[in-house]
Amino acid sequence: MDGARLPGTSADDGDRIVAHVDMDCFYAACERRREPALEDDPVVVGMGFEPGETHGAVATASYEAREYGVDSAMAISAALERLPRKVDAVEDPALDVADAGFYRPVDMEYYESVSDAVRTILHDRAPVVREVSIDEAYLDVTDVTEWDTVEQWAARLKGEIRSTVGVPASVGVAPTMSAAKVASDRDKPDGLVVVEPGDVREFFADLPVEDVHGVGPVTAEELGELGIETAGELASEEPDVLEARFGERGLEIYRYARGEDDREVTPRGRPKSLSRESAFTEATADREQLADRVRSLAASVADRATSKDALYRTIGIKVVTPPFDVNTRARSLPGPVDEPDLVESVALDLLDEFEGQRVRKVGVRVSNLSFAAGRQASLGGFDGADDESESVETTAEGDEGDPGRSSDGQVTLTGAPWADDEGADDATAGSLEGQTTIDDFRG
Ligand code: DCP
Ligand code: MG
Repeated sequence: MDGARLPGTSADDGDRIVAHVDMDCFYAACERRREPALEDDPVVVGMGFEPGETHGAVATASYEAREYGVDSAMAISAALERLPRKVDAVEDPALDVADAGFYRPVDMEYYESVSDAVRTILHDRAPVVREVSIDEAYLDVTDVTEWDTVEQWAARLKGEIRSTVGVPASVGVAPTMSAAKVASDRDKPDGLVVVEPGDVREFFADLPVEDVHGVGPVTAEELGELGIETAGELASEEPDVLEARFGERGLEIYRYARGEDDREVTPRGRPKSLSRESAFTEATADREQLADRVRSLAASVADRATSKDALYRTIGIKVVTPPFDVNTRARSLPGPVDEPDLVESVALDLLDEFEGQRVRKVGVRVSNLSFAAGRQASLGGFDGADDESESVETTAEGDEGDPGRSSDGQVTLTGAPWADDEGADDATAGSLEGQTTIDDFRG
C-alpha cells in the first residue's frame, strides 16, 4: 500500500479508497444530451403521458422539474398537475409557459448506450469497477490515487465523463462502500464529496437510519420504536440490545452505522436474467393447469429476484409445444421493478396467446436486471453469494439482444430462445432435454 495518509487521520495501511459514481437525473440527462435545447428547462422522463394515455409514472425528473415537486415514481397525472407540458402551456392562456416542462418517453436503448460510454471511462480510470445499475458504480481506486489527491482525481473523472459523454455525474469518495455511496448523494447534482478515513463515523452520525446500509423501511420503523432515528444513535446503542431484537443482522447494521464496512469492491458478472421452468409429464392444453404452473414459476422467479436484490424490467415466458418448439414472449416495463404480482399477471397475460395449444413445458423469466444500490450492496453484506452461479445467467450470449420497441414503449419479444436453453450457467440450463426444475415447485 503506497497511499500517503493525511496527518491526523486514523487511517491505517488497510484502508481502501472507494469511489461511488451516480449519474445525475440520468434519463433526463440523456435526453438533454441528444436535445441540448432542453438544457436549462424542467425535463420529465416517464411512461404513459402520451396523448390518450391516462396512467403511467415518472422515471426521473431533471433538478429543475424536481423544484416543482416532480420526482421518480410519481404518477404522470400528479406530475402534470405540478408541472404542465410546455406544449399545453403555449396553447392555454391560463398556464404560464415559464412554469411548464418538457416530457419525454423512456428510451432504454439510448440510455444503455450512454451508460456504456460512461462505463468505458470508469474502466479506463479504475482497475476495479462494480457496476450496480444503469447509472451507478463503485470503483476501487486505492492503487491509482491517494487521499491528498483524490479530490482532483474525482474532479477529473467527472470532467471526463462530462466532456466525453456529455452527462453530469456525482462522485463520493470514502474508505468504505457505504460511506462512498452516501457521499455521492450528498451534494447532487454535480456533486463531489470526499470523506476521509477517520471522518466516517462523524459523517454518518446525523444521517437517518435509512441511510445505513442494510436498514430498509421496516427495520427503520422498528429502530424508531426503540427510539433510534439516526445512524449516530444506532452507532451508540448497546450491541446486545440490537442483537436481541434483530439477531446477527442487528450487529451488522450496528457496525455499518459506526462506519465499519469491510466489503470489498469486486467486479461482478452481472446476471442477465433469472428463470425457472417446468415440464409436464404429458403435454397439456388445460388452461387452469398451465396457469397454475405459471403462477408458481412466477412466484419462484420473483422470490429469487427479491433475494438477489434484483430489479427487472422485462418479464417473459417460454412455452414449449410438441414436439420441441420453443416459443418465447416477453414484455418490457418502463422502469425496473421488484413486483411479484406483476411477474404473475404479465406471465399469465402472455400465456393467453397459447390458449388451446398443447404445452410440454412452461417457463417464466425476468431479465434486464439492475441492482438497486442500497439493496444490491447487501449481496456482499448479508447474503451467502455462493448460490449465485448456479441460479443466474451470467453470459451475455443468447440474451434477447435488440428488442423491437413499439410506440407505447412496451417491447414485445418473440421467438428468441432463452439463454438457458443454450446452456448458460443457470440452474435451469439443460432442462430442455427433459430434466425439469419441477422440484422447485413442490409444496
Ligand atoms: N429510475 C426509474 N424509476 C425509479 C427510479 C429510477 O425508472 N423509480 C430510472 C431513471 C433514473 C435512473 O433509473 O434516471 C437512475 O436512478 P437514480 O435513482 O440514480 O435517479 P437519477 O439518476 O434520475 O437521479 P439522481 O440525480 O438523484 O441520481
Ligand atoms: Mg442517478
